[in-house]
Amino acid sequence: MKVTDRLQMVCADITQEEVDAIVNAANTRLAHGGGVARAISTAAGPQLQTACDEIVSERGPLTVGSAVATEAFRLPCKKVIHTVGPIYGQHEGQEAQLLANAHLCSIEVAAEIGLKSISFPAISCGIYGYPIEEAAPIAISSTIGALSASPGDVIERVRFCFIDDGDRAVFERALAAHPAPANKTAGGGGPLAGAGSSPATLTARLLSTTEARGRRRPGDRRRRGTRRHHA
Ligand code: AR6
Repeated sequence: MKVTDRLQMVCADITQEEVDAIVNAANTRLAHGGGVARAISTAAGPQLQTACDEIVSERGPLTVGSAVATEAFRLPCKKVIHTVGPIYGQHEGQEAQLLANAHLCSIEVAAEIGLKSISFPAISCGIYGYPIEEAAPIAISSTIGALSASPGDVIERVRFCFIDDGDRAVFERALAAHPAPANKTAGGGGPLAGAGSSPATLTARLLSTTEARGRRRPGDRRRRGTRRHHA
């Protein structure tokens, strides 16, 4: 199956998604005060915020572009993967890389704990102000790169879930504009793509760039969640 056949775009409330994990557009302190984070926290019940508070109190705030998993409590999914997208215009030109990392790390965390399906909202495209037209090709490229690089096709299905049908259409167009050869053999469309990028090289490039800046600390695998730092 082509990697792009594993991607779906839907207009729905992400809290109702019946997938193994939904992704939360969180902040570094996992304080779910607004946007999709608030909707997820409310639907999951108070245990979700408690679990997040414990992670932050044990490990400190998340870095931008990293991800951590918790239980999903009252949600229909099994896990919630919390990732921190960049605030548009506040990362000295690293926003695209950080947004890519948020997708990459979320998929890595999902794969690491054996999940097969995951649903993303439009990370950073609300309160964090990332223009969706700019964000969509980055989200698509980094996701295709991560899926292409994942051995054994661990993640079978990635959904992008939008409240707004106009946002869904933007992502659909970005997917359609993704270079056709990338469906099978290349991972590099959009702003992250260098000439001749393959999925493996795209991901390797993301990893080498980001790990150089944010090496994982010993014991980074959590008792209550799995966490990835690529920022
Ligand atoms: N289902 C799907 N998408 C949704 C839903 C929903 N129920 N609700 C909102 N969206 P945002 P950010 C869309 O602001 O920009 C929070 O306070 C929304 O239309 O939630 O990454 C966090 O705690 C938008 O397209 O995330 C952080 O402090 C997208 O979800 C901060 O906001 C993301 O919007 C993160 O800001």
